[in-house]
Amino acid sequence: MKLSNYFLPVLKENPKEAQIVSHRLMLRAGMIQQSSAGIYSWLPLGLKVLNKIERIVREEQDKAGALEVKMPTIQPAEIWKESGRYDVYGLEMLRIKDRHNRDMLYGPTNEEQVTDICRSHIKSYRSLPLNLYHIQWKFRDEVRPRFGVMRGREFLMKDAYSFDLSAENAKVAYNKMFVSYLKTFARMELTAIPMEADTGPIGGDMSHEFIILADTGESGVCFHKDWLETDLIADVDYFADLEPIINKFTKIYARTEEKHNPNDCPVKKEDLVEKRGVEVGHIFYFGTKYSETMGATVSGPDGNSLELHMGSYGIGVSRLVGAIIEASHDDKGIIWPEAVSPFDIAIINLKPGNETVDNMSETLYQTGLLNKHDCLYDDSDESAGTKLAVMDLIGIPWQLVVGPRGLKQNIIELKHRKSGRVLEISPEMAIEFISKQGNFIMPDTSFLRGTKK
Ligand code: 5CA
Repeated sequence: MKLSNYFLPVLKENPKEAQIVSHRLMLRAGMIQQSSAGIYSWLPLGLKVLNKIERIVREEQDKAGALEVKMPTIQPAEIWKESGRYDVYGLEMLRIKDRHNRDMLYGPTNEEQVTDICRSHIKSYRSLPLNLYHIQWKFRDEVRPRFGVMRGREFLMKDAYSFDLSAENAKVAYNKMFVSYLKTFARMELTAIPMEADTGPIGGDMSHEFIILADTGESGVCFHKDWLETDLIADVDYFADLEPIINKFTKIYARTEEKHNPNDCPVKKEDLVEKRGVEVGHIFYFGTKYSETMGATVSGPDGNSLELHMGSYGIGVSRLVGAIIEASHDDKGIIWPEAVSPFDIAIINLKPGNETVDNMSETLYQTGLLNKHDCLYDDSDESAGTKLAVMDLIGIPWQLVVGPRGLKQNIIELKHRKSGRVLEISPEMAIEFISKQGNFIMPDTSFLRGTKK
C-alpha cells in the first residue's frame, strides 16, 4: 500500500476524551472514529488489525474442532422469552420493534439463538459433541461505555457454544476451549491469566475469565504471586494432553475480585497479589440451563430423552485491539506484535522526487509485495521527521528508511520498532532482507557495515 493512496487520518494532538493510552493511540493512529457513545467506525488501519485478530481467533477455534456459523445480530424476542432472560436482562438489551410491531432485539449474546438451531436439527446423541461458534457484532447498552473499544456498546465478539450429552463430556469441551484460549492469546504475544470467575447473566456454576494485567483494566483480580514469577503460559506444551495443562493452571490460585473471598482464601496474605486487568475472554459451563427451558433434547442410546449440557465461550475481538495496545506501547506510540500488525514492514522514502531514492524505495516495495509481505510505502511529501514519527506511532514492526544522504554512502536504515535497534545495511542487504518470505529476522550484525543504537 502506498501512503499517498491510503486513508490514515493521524492526529497530532492527544484527543481530550481519551482517558487511557490505548484509546488515545487508536484515535491518534487514525484507527477508529467515534460514531456515538461506545459505537465506532473502524477506519482502514484499525480494521486491518481487527481482521488479523479475528483470523487468529478463527484459526484456533477451527483447530479446537469448533464449527463456524454466522447467526444474526437481530434476534426475535420470543426465544428470549422462552429462556426467561427477556425480562431479566434489563436495560443493557437494545429492544426494537419491527414494522409489524413484533418485539426484536440486537443480540447481546447468542445462547438462545444457538439453542434454537440445535433443537431444530440435533435429534440424536450420535450428532454430539458439537461446538458452534461465530464472530459477530453484539450490542449491550452499557451504563458507562468508556475507554474506546475496551468497553463499547457495539463490539465484536467470538462466541462459541458447546453441546454434550453429560456434564463429564461438557467438561472435555470446556477444557478444549480453555487450552485453545491460551494458544490464541499467546499468538498475540499476550499473557492472559485464566481466573475463576462469576457467571453473571449467562448463568452456570463454572467459569474462567482470561485476564491481561494492566493498571487501567476494569477488572480487579487476586492471585498467587507465582503467576508473576514463572512464565507458565510460555512454558505450556500445547500438544500435551489437555488434563495436565488444565491442572497446571487451575492449581495456582487466581480469581476475579467478585469471586475472591478473603475469609476462605488458601493463599497466605504475603503471597497474594491484588491487581487490575482487562478481561479478554470468558468461558462458562452452565449445564442444562437453556436446553431445559427451551426444550433442546436428543434421544439417547436407549431411546430415552436427554437434555443437552452446554457451555459458552467468549472472546472480546474488538476489545483485544485495545488490550494489545495497553500491553505493548511506548511514549512514541503502538508496538504491534507482528502477528496482528496492520503492516509487516514500512518503506520510508525520505525524499520523494529524488530519482535514486524513488527507484530504491520502489524496488524495495515491489520486492516486498512479490514475497507476500504486507508493505506500507510512505511516498508522501511530509517532512522526514513527521514520517518517522508516524511509523512509530502506528507501530510498524520493521521499517526501512531510504534517504539521499544514506544512499550516497550505500546505506539504508533498518529499524526494529520493538527493540529500538537501528542497523545500517547496504541496499543489497535491504533487498535480501525484504525478499525472505515468512517472518522477518534481525540480520546477523557481523555482516553489517556498522550498527548504531
Ligand atoms: N455468551 C458468553 C460467552 S460467549 C458471553 O457473552 N460472555 S461475556 O459476557 O463475558 O462476553 C465475552 C467477552 O466479550 C468478554 O470476555 C469481553 O472480552 C468481551 N466484552 C464483553 N462486553 C464488552 C464490551 N462492552 N465491550 C467490548 N468487549 C466486551
